[in-house]
Amino acid sequence: MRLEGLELRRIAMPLVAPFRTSFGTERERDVLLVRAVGADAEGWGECVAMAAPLYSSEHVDGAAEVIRRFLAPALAGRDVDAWTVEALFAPIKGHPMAKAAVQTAVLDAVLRAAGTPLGGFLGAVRDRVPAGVSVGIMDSVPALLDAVAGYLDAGYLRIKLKIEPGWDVEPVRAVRERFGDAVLLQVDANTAYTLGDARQLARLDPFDLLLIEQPLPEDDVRGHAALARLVRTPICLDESIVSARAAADAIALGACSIVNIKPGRVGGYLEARRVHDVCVANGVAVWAGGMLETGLGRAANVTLAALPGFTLPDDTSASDRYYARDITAPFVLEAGHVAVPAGPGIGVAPIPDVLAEVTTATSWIPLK
Ligand code: SMG
Ligand code: MG
Repeated sequence: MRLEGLELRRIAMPLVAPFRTSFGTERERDVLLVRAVGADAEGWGECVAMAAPLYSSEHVDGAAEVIRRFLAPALAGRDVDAWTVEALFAPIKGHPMAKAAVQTAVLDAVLRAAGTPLGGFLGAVRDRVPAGVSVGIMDSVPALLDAVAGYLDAGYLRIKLKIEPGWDVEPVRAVRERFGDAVLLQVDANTAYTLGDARQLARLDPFDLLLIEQPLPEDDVRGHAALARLVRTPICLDESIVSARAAADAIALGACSIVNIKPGRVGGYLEARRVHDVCVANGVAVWAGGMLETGLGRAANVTLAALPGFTLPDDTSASDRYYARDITAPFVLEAGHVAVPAGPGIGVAPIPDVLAEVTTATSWIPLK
């Protein structure tokens, strides 16, 4: 497809409640959207970089700058599909979230032009996926228990508790005592611990958690391998898995037995699929992570989660977990599952009026 240009659009999405992790508290999502405009189709990509570089090194202003200065010019005058976009971006180091947003917009446009759903393109084998929910760090255990009770009532099939030093064993024990051993439960530390905390993390062992997600720093793969020998709970990596090669290395080192896949973290859906394939080939379970996406990013994540290797519930909650009003038709829970969109491309598009209301800036990058 020959592109006429890229539209960069910033939107401000207030969260229904503050979301606290070991690295900060989100109150509003400052999202960068990319619209790829071709002669006979257009497509959307959502950049998952956050306002500040606290989850990973990228941040949303930086991603917009990288797209404007380096990624868009690489596409000018070219015939593109998702693979050529990936190849044209390869010489530019890093910035996977910026790259993923543009690649997804192009992929959506190309698939729409062909009338092909993203699920068919990726190899999805399900039409709905089991939804887990990520629960932030709270001011008190009673507040946490109220939040978890609400999510279980809504039908979520798995609870993930955000943890940090000082908020780990106590909240996990409280959730187990109140809701029982049958609840699928896991924790996510977002790199807040060191290997020296192994004994404290081993205190989570009696609670039969599905996994501990990313306890140690992103570049401490060897530390995770050492930790995996000191705790019984399976180690899952998120931040460390920046590519299919990183996944292969982590698995070979024994650093993880489960992998969280986020397309933004690995540079797009093509690489996300490769991460999936490496994990499946090694008998490592995968599940889809989330970055508080609007319906645009959520649609593509839900579709990815329908691939055969995704055998654990995903961070694919309903839209109302984060947003009172989404920019697309909302994703809803049906018996604890979220439906995979069936239409061409990512299968959803923004509702123009809603999009206009939340937009804070737009710019057009011509590519002809
Ligand atoms: O989209 O439901 C979601 C977010 C799930 O906890 C979640 N994401 O490390 O997995 C993770 C975090 C990253 C974002 S925290 C602001
Ligand atoms: Mg995580």
